[in-house]
Amino acid sequence: MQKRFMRGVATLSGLMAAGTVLATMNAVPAAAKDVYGCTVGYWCGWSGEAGNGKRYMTNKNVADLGAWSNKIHSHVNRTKLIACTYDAKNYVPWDGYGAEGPASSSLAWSSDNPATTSSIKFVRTERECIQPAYPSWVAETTPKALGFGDMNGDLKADIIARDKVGRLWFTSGNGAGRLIGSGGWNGMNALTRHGDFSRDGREDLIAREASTGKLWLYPGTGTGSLGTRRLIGSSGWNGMRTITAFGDLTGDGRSDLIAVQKSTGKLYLYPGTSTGKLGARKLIGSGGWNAMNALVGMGDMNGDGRPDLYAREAATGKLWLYPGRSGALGKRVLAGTGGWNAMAGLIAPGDFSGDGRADLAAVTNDKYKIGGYAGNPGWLITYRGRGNGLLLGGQRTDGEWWGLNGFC
Ligand SMILES: [Ca+2]
Ligand SMILES: [Ca+2]
Ligand SMILES: [Ca+2]
Ligand SMILES: [Ca+2]
Repeated sequence: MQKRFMRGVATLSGLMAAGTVLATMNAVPAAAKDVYGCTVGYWCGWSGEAGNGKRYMTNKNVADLGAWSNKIHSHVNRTKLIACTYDAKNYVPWDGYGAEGPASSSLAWSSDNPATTSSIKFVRTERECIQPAYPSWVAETTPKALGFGDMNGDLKADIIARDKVGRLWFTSGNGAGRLIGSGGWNGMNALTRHGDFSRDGREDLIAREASTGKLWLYPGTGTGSLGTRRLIGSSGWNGMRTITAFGDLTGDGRSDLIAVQKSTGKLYLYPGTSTGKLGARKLIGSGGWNAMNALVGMGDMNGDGRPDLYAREAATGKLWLYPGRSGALGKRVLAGTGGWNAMAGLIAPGDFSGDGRADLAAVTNDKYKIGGYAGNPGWLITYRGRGNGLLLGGQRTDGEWWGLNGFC
């Protein structure tokens, strides 16, 4: 597993991005423009500290700083991108690198002592200083289609990842990724994917628009890409705590949606209809569902042909299985005894282990402990389904799922 090397003092990522400047000097008026002669839109470095000495300026990637290698003692990023500065030439990160967000002002310089930068690259998200924008997702081929999880029909479970700048990436299970949404997806405060709502046999994505409370259907095209969106909920969906595309709970062959109403803690089923819209909702949980801080449509976990639900209990960090019945949920069974609040995201992409049983993936948050210590976000943990509704123990699979903004 690759390790992140951060380059010390002044280039701690996030620090600059958060606007916490290291030095807002002294006698220079705050309104002064380009006080160190660094033009807006450029990254500037100086041979001395605090913007003194000779100046170097670029807004393009530079694989070899040449005479400026190991000579830049202070710098400021006045681009709108993240500046990755590497100790080695050619953007090789392993000797050390820094990731520097846009400076809050031209006074927000950082110092490098000793001066170690030898190459510089500009990227949209910090991940891209050292790796692709999308995570590496690898799935085995499942022996039979599970009816969801596979957007491009190659019998490999897929995952969609959203990055910090609101792009959407399709990861098809072979380690590669492809851009399927060029921006704006951070305006969505729910993303859920399971089953086929548009009735063409291809899996679709459903998203809730934060600013309007509208629910949008993005039909899958069968390749992993998304077609033109269609409104399936005109308003009011911000009143829902969770929205979960579920598969066919009603048994009519059409995918359904479930959602928890914030104000009442009630769980509602919204049946898919022949027109691709949602039908009249039906109460399937009379209350208490606000106690759950994650709901995941798992597909059929227990082999009875009906999709099942996992729900995470906020107070206990337990994971519960609610087996699907005919248009309802059955008595719950404990599927995880605790610790599940250390997961930033629970993902149910179908069978990725290749045994024909649906599985669970999770990405950790900073509560996740390794060796007894918390502070390990961005790990992909994979849990194989046992076929009886429960899971095998988690495998810590990949530590490079950091710096993203959601999965489905
Ligand atoms: Ca696939
Ligand atoms: Ca249905
Ligand atoms: Ca089931
Ligand atoms: Ca499996």
